[in-house]
Amino acid sequence: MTELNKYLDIAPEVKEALDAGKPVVALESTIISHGMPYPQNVETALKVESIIRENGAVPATIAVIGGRLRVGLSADEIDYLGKKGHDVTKVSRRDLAVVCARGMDGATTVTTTMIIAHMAGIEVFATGGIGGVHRGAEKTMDISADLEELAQTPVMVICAGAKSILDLGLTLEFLETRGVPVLGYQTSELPAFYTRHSGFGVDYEVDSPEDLAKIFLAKRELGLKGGAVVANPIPEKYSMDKAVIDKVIAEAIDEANAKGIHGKETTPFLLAKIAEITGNDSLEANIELVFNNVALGAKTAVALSNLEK
Ligand code: PSU
Ligand code: MN
Repeated sequence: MTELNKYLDIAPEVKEALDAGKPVVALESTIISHGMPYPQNVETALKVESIIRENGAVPATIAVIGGRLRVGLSADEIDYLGKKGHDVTKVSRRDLAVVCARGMDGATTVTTTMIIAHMAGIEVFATGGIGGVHRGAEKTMDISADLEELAQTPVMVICAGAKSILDLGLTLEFLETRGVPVLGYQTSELPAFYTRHSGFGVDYEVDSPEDLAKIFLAKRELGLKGGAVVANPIPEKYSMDKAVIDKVIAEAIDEANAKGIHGKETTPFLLAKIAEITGNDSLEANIELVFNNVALGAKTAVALSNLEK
C-alpha cells in the first residue's frame, strides 16, 4: 500500500479489508450528484454497495467531505450528495487541492476517484461511463482529464464504455497513444454505454474476471504505470435502440453548443439533457449497466485478491 496521505480518511470496514488483502471496489460520487436524478441516484448508489457485498467484496464509495478525502461513505452521506446534486462541486484533478484547502465538499469524478482509490491502496473501480475526447475537440480541446489519469494511475476502471456524446474513435486513439489498454469484457467491440455496439473494436477481448486480474497484475509487475479500461457491455435486455439514442445525443449536443456550454459543465449538461429527453428509458438503462459493472468489479477484485495471496 502507498503511504497514507494526511488528507485521507478510510472507513474502518474498508481499512480492515485492505489490511487483510480482501477485495475492495472503489465507487465514484459524481455519478451520484451529477449523473442521475434524485432519488434514483441514492437508491442506485446504495443498491450498488449491496451488489458488491453479494459478490464477495467490500464497497468503498469515494467523495470529498469537509476537505477530507473519504473512502467509504455512510448512507446519510450518500443521501446528502444525491440530494445536493449539481450544487455539489464536481472535483477533477485540478480542483482537488482547492477543495481540500478550503474544507469544501466535492463529488469525485473518474479521475479523482482513481487518485484517491490509489492513495488508499484500492486497485479496482467500477462505474457507469468514463469521460473522453469530446466531439469537436479539434477546436474546443475538450478532452476529459479521465484519460490522462488512466495513463498515470494504476487503477482498473470497469465501465460500460463511453457515451457517444464523445468522439469514441478519438478517445480510443488518445488511450492508445497514452498506453492504456482497453479490454472488452466478453466482447470485441467497444460498447457505447446505452448500446452494446459502437462500431469500434477494443484492444483485447477478455473472457473472465480471472483473466482481467492476471492482466492487471502483469501490468503492475512489469512496472508499467497507469490503469486499464474494462468495457463491459450493457445487458442485451436493457440496451437501447441505437438510432433513438443517437438522435437524442445529437439534439443534446446542438443545445449545448447553442447555449455555449463548455468546460466542466459540458458532461453534466449533456447527461441531464439526455435524461430529460428520454425520461425513464435511459435512466433504467443507466442504472442496470451500473449494476452489471459493479458485479464484474467485485468478481475482478476477488480474483485479484486470490492471485495476490
Ligand atoms: N459519463 C457518464 N456518466 C457520468 C460521467 C461521465 O456517462 O457520471 C461523469 C464521471 O464522473 C466522469 C465525468 O469522470 O463525468 C467526466 O467529466 P468530464 O467530461 O468533465 O471530464
Ligand atoms: Mn471536459
